Amino acid sequence: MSRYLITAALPYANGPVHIGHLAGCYLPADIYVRYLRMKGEDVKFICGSDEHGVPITIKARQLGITPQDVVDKYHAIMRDAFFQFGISFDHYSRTSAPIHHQTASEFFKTLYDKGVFVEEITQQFYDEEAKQFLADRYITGTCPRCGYENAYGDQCENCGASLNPTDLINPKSKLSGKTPVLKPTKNWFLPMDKIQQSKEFQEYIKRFDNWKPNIKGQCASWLNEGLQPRAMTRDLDWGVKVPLPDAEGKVLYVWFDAPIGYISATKEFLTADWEKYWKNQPDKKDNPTLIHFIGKDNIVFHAIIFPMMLMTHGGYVLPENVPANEFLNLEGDKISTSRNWAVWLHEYLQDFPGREDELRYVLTSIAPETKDSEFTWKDFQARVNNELCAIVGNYVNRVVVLTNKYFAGDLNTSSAVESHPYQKEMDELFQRYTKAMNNYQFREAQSCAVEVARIGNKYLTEKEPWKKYDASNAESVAETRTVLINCFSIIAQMGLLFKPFVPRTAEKIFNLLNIAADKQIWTNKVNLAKVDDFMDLHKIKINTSSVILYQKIEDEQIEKQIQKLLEKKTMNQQPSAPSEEAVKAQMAETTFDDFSKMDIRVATILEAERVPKTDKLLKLLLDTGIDKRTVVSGIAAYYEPEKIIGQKVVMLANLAPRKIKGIESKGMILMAENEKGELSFITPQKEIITNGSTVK
Ligand code: B3M
Ligand code: ZN
Repeated sequence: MSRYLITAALPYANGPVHIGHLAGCYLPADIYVRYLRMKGEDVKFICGSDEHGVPITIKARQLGITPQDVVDKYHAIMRDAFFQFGISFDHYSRTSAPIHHQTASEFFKTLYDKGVFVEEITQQFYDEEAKQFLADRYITGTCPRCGYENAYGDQCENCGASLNPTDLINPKSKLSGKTPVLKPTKNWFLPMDKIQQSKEFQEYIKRFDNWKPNIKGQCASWLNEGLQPRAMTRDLDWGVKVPLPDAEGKVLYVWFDAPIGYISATKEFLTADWEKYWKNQPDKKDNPTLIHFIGKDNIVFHAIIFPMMLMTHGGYVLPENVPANEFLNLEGDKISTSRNWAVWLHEYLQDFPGREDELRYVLTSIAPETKDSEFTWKDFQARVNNELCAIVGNYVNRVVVLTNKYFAGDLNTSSAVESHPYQKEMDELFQRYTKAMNNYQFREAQSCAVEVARIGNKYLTEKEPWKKYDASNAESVAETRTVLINCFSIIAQMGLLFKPFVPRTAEKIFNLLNIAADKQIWTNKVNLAKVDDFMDLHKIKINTSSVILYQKIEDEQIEKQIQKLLEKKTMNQQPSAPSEEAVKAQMAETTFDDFSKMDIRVATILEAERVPKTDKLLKLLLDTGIDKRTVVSGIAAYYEPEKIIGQKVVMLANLAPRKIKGIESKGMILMAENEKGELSFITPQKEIITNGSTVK
């Protein structure tokens, strides 16, 4: 038995969790952990909320509340959503916990005492209007590597480059929108350039050879470019205080303290025992295995910076692997919290209660393991209906129904059970499954489980007991019994393969067959195909008339979800209105070319009515000077339909048409919006402006 410490990235406590988080990091981590547990390994699965860092302070500013209020709120929401989706953390902590502050502080102090840091006075950006030093995330500008205009001071989200704020071309403060000035300040740097040259680091990076190509590639590009020293402290008032006398007003860099969160959470959970899961053991063979599951934007921190911290501290094992995933897109667009373009887990749970396994299944089927992938509701429906219902659920239910019909649910027998002809095929599947699991290829492994159900269906169809069963013929009865016993053996094996992926389904299967939890275990040495290792094929008895593992997803349910997304797009609803400064700072510069692609015109409202069953939408008929057309607009909260007939408005006429609540909407009315989000039409000032007049 080996000891494993598995982590999933600590999510920032500045918003709820969406399907992208689940698919990218938490689900794969959970699958792997459940797989290890099923093998009987000693594994601890650790996570928690990342409650420091500038995104939290930005959110607090936007909402006009304290950072602590922000993290208290989202910590609870995230923890609950993970729990409901069966993400089986052994411990979910948070970095505002005192034990974390203490652990991170001591870690820093150890590196400081060992002389690891380089102390340097540097010129940092300072916002003269807001009178404070600017954290990297409070500065945006053009990425020097790819030219993306909205890069942050620490990272370009477009090309993944890790940056220093002074690398940015044309930097702007997010607080005031002004160009910040440089001012001297002292900080403590991790000399990554020097550590890169060390023997220990060179030894460590040999591990990359076994890592997934996407991660290996990113790390190689970093290392080839040559690492640069990076400040591990920041001029900020939210975070773990720098434990040094001359560090007033400074906190640890969030990427210094956050990964230490894995350690402090383990400490909190295991108290005295924690070191067994983190530290080198007297006998090297007894060392724990450390694995970090993350999204691709976190690679450098886990594959390079945190290992450097552990290494320079000493005593710790280094990550064995960092299986990062790429990103999941949603209906053709990048998932975005600020644009509310996401399927939120808490909303999914409201709309599809009790159907967590279906989402787990689909997200694993499309997991962005090697490249970005895409979630669409239609595909979700197709996979649930055509795979889970039609193949898996249907197979199990057929077997149960036939067993009830011919044997009143009881297949008890003392005769030997002849095995079915597909056992060899299944053995191969198990090998494929194991290999895929060990290589973090969960899509492939899950497909092996479905394949088992396919084999079961095929076997049953070939044997067709419904045609062959003859109650008056003892041989026929015996043969049907054997077929059904074999079908259950296939179901049990499928349950085992499915266990890490769709745990609630597996539980139903094991309940059906009375297989206790301590039997649902296998090791590499046991041939999984030997099903009698975990169930007695001679004593199958079921107490249920039917088993419905999955319900079909109806067209209306999918239509509703698509509409919900489209409304988000139309209204660009935000979970909360950002501050004016934030909006200003977030706006990328637009070229004149971009602007001139827009056909903006004056039009008059000819007809207006509410869209049934919505409270925000009006259906409008507009005279645009070129045609009469329908536009659906989210203004019902601000205008009565009767009162706006004859109103002149400004519209974007060449916006691609889209269906909103089943109505084809061609174009968009442009509205002015105040701080509170209240809307007003924009109306031309002179009578000479008529329908069709353009706005430039
Ligand atoms: N909070 C980034 C993220 O949520 C960061 C991960 C920390 S892991 C130590 O994507
Ligand atoms: Zn870039």
